[in-house]
Amino acid sequence: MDLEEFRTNTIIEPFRIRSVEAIRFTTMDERKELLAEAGYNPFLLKAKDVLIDLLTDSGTGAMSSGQWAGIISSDESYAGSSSFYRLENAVQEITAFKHVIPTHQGRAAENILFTTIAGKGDVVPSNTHFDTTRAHVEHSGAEARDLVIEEGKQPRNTHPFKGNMDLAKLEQTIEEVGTDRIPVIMITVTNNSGGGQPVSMENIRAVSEIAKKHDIPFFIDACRFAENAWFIKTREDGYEDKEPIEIAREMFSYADGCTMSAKKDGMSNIGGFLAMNSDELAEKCRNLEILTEGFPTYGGMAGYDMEAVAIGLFEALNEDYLRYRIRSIAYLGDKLSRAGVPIVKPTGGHAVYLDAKEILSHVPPLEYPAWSFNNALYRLGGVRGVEIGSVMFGKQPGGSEKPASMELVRLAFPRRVYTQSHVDYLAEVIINAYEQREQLGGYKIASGPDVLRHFSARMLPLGH
Ligand code: P61
Repeated sequence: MDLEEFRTNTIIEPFRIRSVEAIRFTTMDERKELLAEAGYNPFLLKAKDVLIDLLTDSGTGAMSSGQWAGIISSDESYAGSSSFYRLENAVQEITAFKHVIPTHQGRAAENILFTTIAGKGDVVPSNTHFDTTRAHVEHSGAEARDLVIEEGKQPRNTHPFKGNMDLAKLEQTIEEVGTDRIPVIMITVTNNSGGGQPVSMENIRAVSEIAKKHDIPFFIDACRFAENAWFIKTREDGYEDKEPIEIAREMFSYADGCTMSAKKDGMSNIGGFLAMNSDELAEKCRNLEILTEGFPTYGGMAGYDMEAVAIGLFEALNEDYLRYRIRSIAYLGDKLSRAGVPIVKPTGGHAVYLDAKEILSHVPPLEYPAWSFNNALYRLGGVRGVEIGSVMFGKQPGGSEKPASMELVRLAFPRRVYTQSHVDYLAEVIINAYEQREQLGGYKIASGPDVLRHFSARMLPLGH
């Protein structure tokens, strides 16, 4: 086998490691105690007590030597920093949006956008809003409505683009609510709440056409735009010979703007932006940005953060990187599937999602099966994931409880951090927990806030 053949048939980490960070081993007894001290909430664990941390892929990646080099040569000027212009150029090269408004992370872009355009009585449709987006839409007084296709809610359905928006439901929503009360249509790529599933170019184009027809702005929540581009390249006819950057450009060409957390496909530890074409909206957003984030040429980031993002956006679009990234997630998914562990299929772009409704079918949704299984992974193997289920999404704006459509444990992979042997270990822990599933019970919420409660709620295993 020559090197070219090897490169296309074998997927290895496309980097070597020049700086390492130790991880700490603990015993099961220690972890039981640590979990109880943390109110059975993995968000409240100390990171030093976690062996493999898959809580999130947000801001947890390893930066490249190229990014660190950019960081050293940043410009920390308050106004007109060269680092801002490098970021602006990078974003414009990929998205072609006229205005780039830097923010410290994704939710700050959401805050500025929804405070500016949404209000009481409005409805914001999306395939599925992620929790911070939903919270900001609701904070503005508007309703966040999820219109993902039915296949997107069926963990075992292998539709290649389960993040697609249901176009008929979108049209119905516009008819029912009226264009005046829809300030923006959003689409989240990839669909984080629904298994990290991609949205097809065809669907993005169709949503854009509907938005244009009704004169409603269309924005992309672009956190994982590069991973989405890779899925389009590998799954959608006509894109196999295109480069990820060309695909990304086409995706953005259908939209009027985007919100972005650069902590994901910006390959950075912090950062984000809001981008758009409308001069009028950009002016309003910049005025609010000055109030909440900072001057429009830094917006809550240091110059060095902007450098890291400007470089990271292109690294995220590198083909070798994307091939490895998506394959490493599928590698874990394949191992689990072979062992019979129910997961969301096909595996997503940034995470493997375990189907806890199925794994713990004896635990009712409002006893939080995904929370329970996630805690079991920590107890057994020091692995930390996150519940995407009824703790995260069950509380309704009026205060009532409604089970989420899926009960998932998301194991999100930090970018360029863990190696294949870490993944092999993970598979062992998960399979071990799966084998003990009948002994796992539910949880109740002992105390917690009304909004984004999963971050700080204290929980109790039932029976305590
Ligand atoms: C995540 F446990 N995601 O997936 P910010 N849109 C989308 C996101 O995925 C997203 C944001 C906007 C996180 C971080 C996170 O309950 C949680 O830069 C599709 O985090 O502000 C963030 O971007 C917001 C983890 C967020 C959580 C909320 O892990």
